[in-house]
Amino acid sequence: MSYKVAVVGATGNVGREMLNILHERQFPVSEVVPLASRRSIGQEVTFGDTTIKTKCLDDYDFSDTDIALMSAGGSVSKAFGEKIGQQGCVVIDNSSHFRMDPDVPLVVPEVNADAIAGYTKKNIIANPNCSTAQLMVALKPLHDRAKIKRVVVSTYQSVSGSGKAAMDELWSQTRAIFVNDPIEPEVYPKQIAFNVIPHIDVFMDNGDTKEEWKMVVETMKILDPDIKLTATCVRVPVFLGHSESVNIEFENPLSADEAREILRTAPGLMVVDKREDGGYITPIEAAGEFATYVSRIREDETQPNTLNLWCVADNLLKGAALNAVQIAESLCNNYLKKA
Ligand code: 11C
Repeated sequence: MSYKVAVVGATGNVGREMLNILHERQFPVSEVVPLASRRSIGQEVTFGDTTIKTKCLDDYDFSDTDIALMSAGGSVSKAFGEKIGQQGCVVIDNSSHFRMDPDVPLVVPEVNADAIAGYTKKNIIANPNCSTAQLMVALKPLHDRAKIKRVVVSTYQSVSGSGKAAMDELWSQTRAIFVNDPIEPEVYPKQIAFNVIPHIDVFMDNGDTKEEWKMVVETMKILDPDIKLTATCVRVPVFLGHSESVNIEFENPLSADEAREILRTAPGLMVVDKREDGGYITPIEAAGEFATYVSRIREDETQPNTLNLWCVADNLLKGAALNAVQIAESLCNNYLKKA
């Protein structure tokens, strides 16, 4: 059994990782087709040891393609997503465009793989925002044990979440400051090098940013609509890996030791939690890894049934490309079996 897979947005940060992960996890492909916008036609991408030229999304016929992994931004998903689904190809979409559509499942396979069954309404499955995906992997096993009431999360998000131009901006600003020739910010509204910016995505009417809102509503859709979550999302001068400081209030008692034991055996998670210098994970160690890491598990002594923890993952992998490929694996194993 093998599948024809298109990668839409194949030349971007996430698209390239999708190709790497399909190869690394030996996804059963009969053919991989990298697709991009007209201006990127012919640009080469790598799939294992082979290089493949990208084709133009606008001209591509999806009728004999089984799965399209899409990561080309919300406007491309809006323009093409439903049309691709109508051609019989299942879209796994990394943008925010379809996430809150009631006819589209929003999936983190370790948490709600069963929801994939709902893909048939539009032939589309949505991948959550990177900051939500890693948090769901950490919260699910604790929610199953002690029922989460409320979560307060502050994020420390790397510039790769904003794309390649933002990574270049961090690099060139850092260099410019060293050579004493500062340059004006272009991608971010303020200097990112040697700074932190409490603003990701656009502002909403209530003062939250859209990134913060996404964490609230995506958590409710994926994990439990009764969970109250409040977030502050912050961009930090880190190239790869999102970190999160998380305060979790439970309905039932749960000690830090019990939580640590539960998380140690939970799918997709690695616990690194020694109460000593360096006994925790930082984004540099999580970069390039498939796992979501949890450290600094401890009781919040200011109120009952409440824990603090630190959660880190590679935002391009668990936060995007890996999660999408895991969805594709589950889809093929359970729903899209071919003769
Ligand atoms: C960031 N989380 O770090 C964003 C990137 O809704 O898919 C992904 C945005 C999204 O800037």
